[in-house]
Amino acid sequence: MRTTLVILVAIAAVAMALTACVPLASAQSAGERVVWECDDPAGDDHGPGSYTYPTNPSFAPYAGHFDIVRFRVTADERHVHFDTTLNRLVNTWNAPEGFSHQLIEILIDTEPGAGDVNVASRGANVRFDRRWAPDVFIRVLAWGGSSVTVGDRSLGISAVALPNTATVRASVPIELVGAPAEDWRYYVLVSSQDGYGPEDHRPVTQRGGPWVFGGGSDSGMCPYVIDLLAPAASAAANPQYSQLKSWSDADRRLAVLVPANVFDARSDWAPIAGWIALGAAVVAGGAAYLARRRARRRKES
Ligand SMILES: [Ca+2]
Repeated sequence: MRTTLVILVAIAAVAMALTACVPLASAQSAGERVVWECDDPAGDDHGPGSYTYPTNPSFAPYAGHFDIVRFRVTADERHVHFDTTLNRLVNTWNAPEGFSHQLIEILIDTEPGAGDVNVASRGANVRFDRRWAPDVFIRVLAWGGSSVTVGDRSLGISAVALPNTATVRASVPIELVGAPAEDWRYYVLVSSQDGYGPEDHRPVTQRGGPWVFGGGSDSGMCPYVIDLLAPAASAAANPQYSQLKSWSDADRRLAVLVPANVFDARSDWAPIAGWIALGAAVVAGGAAYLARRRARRRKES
């Protein structure tokens, strides 16, 4: 009985700890309301798991530049801020924005039943699950190229590296995208910025080279996405790899992605499951105590 009790309490503790992504509508961050934040595994800037960095020394140490470790959405009265934290942020080519390697694309499904699943089918080379078609498309890149597109409206936006951090912040007027709601669903894609590549994306090939990634294919169908926000339940089950692997050269099919917080139900349910397990443990413990007391009484009488 004691073993059962220990197991149930352990299950409860684990279930309650499983909250990697959390909606934080009421939390505050320096006068900004934190809407949502999420960690991403470090060391997975390899697309579907197989991609290798370009070999030119500008990409040394060939790890970390495109590796998302955290994503956070905050809002103040006039702007929604999107903070993408990378494992490594160096301004190799001295762009005025303080970063020059990354092309970050943030797509949001803000309106159920509307949106465009093909908006990144050239460049990033991915499509989006039609259940969460994005309505807002934010492109974050250096040398004044950042923009937000909502329907047929497109606007230049500010995107800069926050001082002394590895975080790139893009700020979008609330007037254009609306106040962030808890049911917004986010896609965050990091590629390598290349002014000569399709829609500024550095290509991925099979063999790689000084200025292209390797480990993909030469068909132009593989995702040009090096890291994707996708919280992993464990190192063995990385949902980023399975999503980015879903392209097919033979069928001329692009990989299909789902939003990072589509599984938030897990974190909503985890604490509830924890409390249920804890409740079961208390009931089991109580039953054991009563049974023991009854047995003792029988022995005494
Ligand atoms: Ca990552």
